[in-house]
Amino acid sequence: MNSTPPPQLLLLVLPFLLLLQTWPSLAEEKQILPSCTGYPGIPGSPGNNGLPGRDGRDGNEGREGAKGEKGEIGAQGPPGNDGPTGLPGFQGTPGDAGLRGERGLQGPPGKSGPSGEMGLKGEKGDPGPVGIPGQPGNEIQIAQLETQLESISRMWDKFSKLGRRFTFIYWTAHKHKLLAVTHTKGNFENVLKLCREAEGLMFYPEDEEENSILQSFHRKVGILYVGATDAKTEGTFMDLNNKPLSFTKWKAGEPNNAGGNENCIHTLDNGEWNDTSCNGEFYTVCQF
Ligand code: MMA
Ligand code: CA
Repeated sequence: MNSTPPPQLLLLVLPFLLLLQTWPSLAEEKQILPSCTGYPGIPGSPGNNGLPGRDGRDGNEGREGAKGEKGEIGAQGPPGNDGPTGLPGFQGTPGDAGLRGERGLQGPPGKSGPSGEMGLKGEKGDPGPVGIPGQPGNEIQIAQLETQLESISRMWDKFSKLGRRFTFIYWTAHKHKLLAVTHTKGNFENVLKLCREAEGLMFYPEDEEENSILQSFHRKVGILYVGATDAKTEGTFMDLNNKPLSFTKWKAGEPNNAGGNENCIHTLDNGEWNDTSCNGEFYTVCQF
């Protein structure tokens, strides 16, 4: 530690040292010296300012101030904890249809549909290759087979030409003729048309046997037109191929062209014929 006194202390002590010099008596107060009266010295110059005093003690707590103004809104706090899981929402509306998926695997084949109606006869095919020479056969047998084959072919032809606009209820096959009664009555012109629309011909019985077939149809449905007329030449009945009749079954006294207007023929219950007007409404038999 430094033993030298601080300058401030020296400044404090100096006036006292000077006073001792001026008034030595003060230092030698107990000495008895010869006294003489002097003049008072000139007053010293004022001392320097003293050091500042220590801080005073804290005062008492003041009264509570007036309520301050409302502060500005604070910064947003951190997000709170997650809430509990809510109840399920309502079902939403269906979304748009998705994109078309890829093609699936081929399914098993379906059941066969019902058979369609018979189609029209196809065109004749190309001739086949020449067959292997056959064994020498029975010529009579071959001829019979050829006849049967021809008959079958003709029948097949007729079947394949059946129209769809014509419903036949009663059918009979006789030799190469297929016979069927029209499903409805009509005047001569109308029932003739029914046969033609079905690619048939109005039936004319060429013999007793065929006439008995006609009669059997008559018993089923009633009066029938016979496929013949003398509209072209009065008194000369012809079939619908314009061939004069080779067989007739006129009732006695017929044909009489009653009223001058009987160009058609109808059947009677006993199988005989009567010439009659073509305007009556009767059935007929079509031949295919
Ligand atoms: C009717 C008619 C004729 C037939 C005579 C027979 C009156 O006319 O059916 O065609 O010849 O009867 O009497
Ligand atoms: Ca008549």
